[in-house]
Amino acid sequence: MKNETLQKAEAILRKNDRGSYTVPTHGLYPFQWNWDSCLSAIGFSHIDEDRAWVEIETLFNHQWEDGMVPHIVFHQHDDGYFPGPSVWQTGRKVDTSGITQPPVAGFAVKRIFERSSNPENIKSRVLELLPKIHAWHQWFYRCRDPKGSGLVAIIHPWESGRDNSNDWDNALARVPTDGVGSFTRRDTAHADASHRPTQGQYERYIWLVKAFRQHQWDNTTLHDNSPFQMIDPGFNAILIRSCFDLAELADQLGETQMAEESRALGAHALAALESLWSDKWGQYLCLDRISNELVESPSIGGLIPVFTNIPMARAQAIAAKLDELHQLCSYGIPSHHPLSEDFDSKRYWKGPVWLIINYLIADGLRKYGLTARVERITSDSIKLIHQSGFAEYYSPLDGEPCGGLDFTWTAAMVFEFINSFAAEQ
Ligand code: 2M8
Repeated sequence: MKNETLQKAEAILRKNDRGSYTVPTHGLYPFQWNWDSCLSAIGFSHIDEDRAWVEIETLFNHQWEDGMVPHIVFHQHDDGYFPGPSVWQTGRKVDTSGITQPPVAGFAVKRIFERSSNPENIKSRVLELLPKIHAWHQWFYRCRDPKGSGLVAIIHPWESGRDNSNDWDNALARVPTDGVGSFTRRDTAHADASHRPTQGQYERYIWLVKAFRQHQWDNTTLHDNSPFQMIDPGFNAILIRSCFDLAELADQLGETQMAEESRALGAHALAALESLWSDKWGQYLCLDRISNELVESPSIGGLIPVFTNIPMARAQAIAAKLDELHQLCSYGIPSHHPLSEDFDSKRYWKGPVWLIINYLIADGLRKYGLTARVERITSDSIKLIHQSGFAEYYSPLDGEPCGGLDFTWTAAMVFEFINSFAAEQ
C-alpha cells in the first residue's frame, strides 16, 4: 500500500497530464514548460516509466533545427497565459517560445534510465534522445558563449527559470521599456499579485521578447544583440552536470565520440565556473557579461553549483552556507539570503523555497557525502508538503503555500524525496 503523500503526488501528476505532456499547473501555466517537464518525468519514472520517457520525447520533438529546445511548447490554444504565441511569433508549425530554460534533460534521462526496470528495452529510446540533447548542449556553447569562455549567458530572465531573482535587478533596469505597448498580464488573475514579478519587470520581459522577434529569432545574432547577457552559476552548473551525465550514458551505450565531445564541453566549462567563486560571499555569483562585473547578490543560483563536480572545498563552503541559511529560516532552502535587504519571503524567486531547487542541491550534496544537509533538506521538503500541500513555492519563514497549487514538479520531487533520499537515511 502506497504512502498517502505519494498517492496525492501521483494524483497531481495524473491531473496535470495532457496525454503526451504535463502542464505545470492548471490555469496559471497551461502549456508544456521545458525544465518542468524533465523534472516531472523523474517523478513519473516512479509510477509509470513509459510516461516518463514520453514526456521528454514530446519536448524534444519540438527542438529547433539549430539545436535549441524552447522553454514553452504551446500545444493548444489557451488565452489564460500571457505572453502567448501571438506575442512570440516564432513561426513554428507547433507554436513555441523563442528562448530556452535550464538544461536538466541530460541529468533527467540518466536518472530515469538508471532506474529503468528493463534497460535493454529502453536503450533504443535513449539512443534517439542522446544526440538531440547533445545538440542542445552544443547549441549553448556555440550561441550563448560565442567567444568560447566556457560559460554560457542567458539573454532573458525567463531562461534562468528564476524569473524575478534579485540577481537580475540591476541588469534588467538597463533594459528599456519604450515602445513595449500595453498588455494584459494573466498571471495575476491566477495568483496573488504580491507573490509575482512586478509590472516594471514584466514590461522588460516583453520588451526583450519583442526585440528578439525583430531579429527573427536568429540565434546567431541574439546573444550579441541582447542588452541582457547574464552568466548564472546555477544555470551553468546544470548544463555542466548534464554534459557529464550525457557523456557517461553515451559511453555506456557505445557512443564514444559523443561521450568524448560532451566530456570536453563539461570539463572546459567546469574550469571556467571557478571564476565565479566569491570568497567574500562564500558562494558563486552571477557575472553580468555586459558590465563585466560580478553581481553582489547572495541568491540560491550561487549554491546550485554543488549539483556538479565542483572542488570538495567549494562543496563544503556551500554546506556551511546552507547551515547559516537553515538557522535563519524555519524551512530551507530560501532562494535568497534572508538577511539581504531585497529578500522577500513570498515573492516568487526573491526568497521562497522551491522543492526542485531543494532536490538539485540535495542531490549534489549526496555526491559529496554531505548527508546531514541532505537529511535536513529532505525533512524540510517533506514537512512543507505535509503542512502546506503541493504548492508552486513556499515562504521559508512560516511555510505558507504560494503561487499555483497542485503543482506538477513539486509533486514529482516528493517521489524523489520520499522514495530515494528519505529511504536512504
Ligand atoms: C515560471 O516562469 C514562467 C515563465 O517561463 C512564468 O512565470 O510565466 C518559473 O518559475 C519557471 O522556472 C517555471 O519553469 C515556469 C513554469 O512552472 O514558471
